[in-house]
Amino acid sequence: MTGISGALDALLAEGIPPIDHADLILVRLPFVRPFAISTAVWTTKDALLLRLESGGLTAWGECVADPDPFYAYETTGTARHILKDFLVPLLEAGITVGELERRMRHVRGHEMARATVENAVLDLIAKRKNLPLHALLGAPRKKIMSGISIGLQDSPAALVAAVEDAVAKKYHRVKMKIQKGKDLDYVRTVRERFPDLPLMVDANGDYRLDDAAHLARLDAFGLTMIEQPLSYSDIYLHSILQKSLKTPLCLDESIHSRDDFAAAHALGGCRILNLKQGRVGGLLESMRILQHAAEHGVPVWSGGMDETGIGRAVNIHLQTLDGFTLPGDTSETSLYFHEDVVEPGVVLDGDGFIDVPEGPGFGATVVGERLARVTLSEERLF
Ligand code: OSB
Ligand code: MG
Repeated sequence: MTGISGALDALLAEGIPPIDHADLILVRLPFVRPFAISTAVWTTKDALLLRLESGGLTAWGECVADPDPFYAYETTGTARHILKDFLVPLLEAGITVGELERRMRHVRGHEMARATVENAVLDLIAKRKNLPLHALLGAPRKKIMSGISIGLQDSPAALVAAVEDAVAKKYHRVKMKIQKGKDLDYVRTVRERFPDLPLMVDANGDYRLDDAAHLARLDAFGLTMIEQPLSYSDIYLHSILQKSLKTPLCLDESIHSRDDFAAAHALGGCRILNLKQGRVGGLLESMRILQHAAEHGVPVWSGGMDETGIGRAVNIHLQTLDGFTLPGDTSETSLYFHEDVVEPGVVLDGDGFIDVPEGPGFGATVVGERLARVTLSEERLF
């Protein structure tokens, strides 16, 4: 694993370039269709973007927080406060990335806000070196696997129709959202129609340990994993629940750092990890998590947060690193948006793979007039 740790050391030693301006831009993109999970329904993607200008270059960081605290406690509003009052003032030309990370860790929690600064800074450093982000992370250009996350549907028939579309597109695996009362019948219907499809479920914490016997009935359907059945803040009870299940448990919401992941895996409550770089504070911590996972033989995949093309590209670059052994929640742009803020959008090739965007930094280009059309507010920090 010297590959990842060597690349990480090199990244930590990079210098922060002088930054002329930092702006926070709040955008709202209508979703093609509403996205429902057990705790929320979203009809738009609201994203807080950090734009850095430096010597004629423009770099971006997308905060993955939602406008509400229904998936995580962070929101676009809390992220604005933490970014403006605590994190962005820590940027100083000439300090290293490692020193910036050390300074930002003084802020407890707020990983999504911290990841926003880190993403923008690494995009800037990559652009100054005229390198794609994956190369800055020490990974070769390669195609990554695709996966789709299908929101809660009104009926098993509607769900099967959505899965049929995904299978036709050649997505490498399908994840379906479940909640109490929308689980066994929905999974059974999909499984009967697609006996061999790599299939998993995500409950976003809708169950309690008392539901262990009910959840064990999912074992009959050959799911690759059950994601976050219990509380967003639990690690221990998942380890107890796993003892009643054959299907591996995967954690999402509960994991905010390498230490959380190490504890959850050691206890037996996290056999597979959904790694969302925004949820763990960014790409550097993601690399530490990948290293720990490789040392302990834990399969990892990249989650998503319905990002615009900015965050979506970051997730794609991250997945060029070794250790992403399973398809992630990385889907085509057209599944979410009629028009994204970047060009080109993400598309699947004929075999369901996704290519890394070519340009320097995160690789895609923010289109000014598209950004203007979806901008709700713009605030210059300096
Ligand atoms: O739990 O993984 C989740 C989207 C928003 C918030 C939480 C989750 C999700 C998804 C969709 O499952 C992932 C994506 O398509 O980007
Ligand atoms: Mg999830």
